[in-house]
Amino acid sequence: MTNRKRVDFNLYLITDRKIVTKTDDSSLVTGHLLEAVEDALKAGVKAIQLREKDLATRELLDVARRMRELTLRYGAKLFINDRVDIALCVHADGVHLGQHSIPPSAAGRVAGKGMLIGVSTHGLEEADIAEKEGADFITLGPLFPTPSKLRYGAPVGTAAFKRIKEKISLPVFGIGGIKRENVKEVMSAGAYGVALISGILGEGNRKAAAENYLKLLGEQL
Ligand code: 3NM
Repeated sequence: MTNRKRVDFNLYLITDRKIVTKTDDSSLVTGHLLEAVEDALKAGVKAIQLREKDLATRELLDVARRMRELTLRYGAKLFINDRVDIALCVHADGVHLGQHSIPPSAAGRVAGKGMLIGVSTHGLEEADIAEKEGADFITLGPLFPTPSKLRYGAPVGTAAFKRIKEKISLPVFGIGGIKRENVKEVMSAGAYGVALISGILGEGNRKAAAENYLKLLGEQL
């Protein structure tokens, strides 16, 4: 039996520095990303996943350290995508694993009992394996068409989401193309919460956008 840890958030904000800044000046990019995330934290977002897969390790560690300071200031959890080593270095709350990352059972052995483990899944088989291997929660998607759909495959849709969710006892976050207009539909399909990038980071007023999602999710409780 696993000792699954409690997931105490229902809005999971994932970073993408490329949508928050138009500059190529790498010395400015981190600052822009931190500012954008701080807007969401000010609104009350309680979980951030640092997902900057193409940064070199040293740069990623630097951003992760700063993101850790920032999230602690707002009492929010920090997850690091894929990199258990970086998560441990900065005392993150968790790690978020992809299908090509080390499996959750191995991450648990490296990171110890305190670290929350999220896993990205795209169908029943992956969801089932993540659950058996000791994930604490999963994202399941892409639910809807997203600009990055080529990378994530064909949309799962809410009907299939609901069928998969019924077979999984872990908290399942809907991901991929989540917008204000479809939050209700996703939660009605049994989602524990929603995970998103552009719905907040791609907006002009990020704080207002985040407040809006939190309000919508509060109404679903
Ligand atoms: N993972 P947006 S979809 C990071 O299906 C990610 O696993 C997905 O971006 C998956 O909220 C996705 O802008 C992108 O659609 C989410």
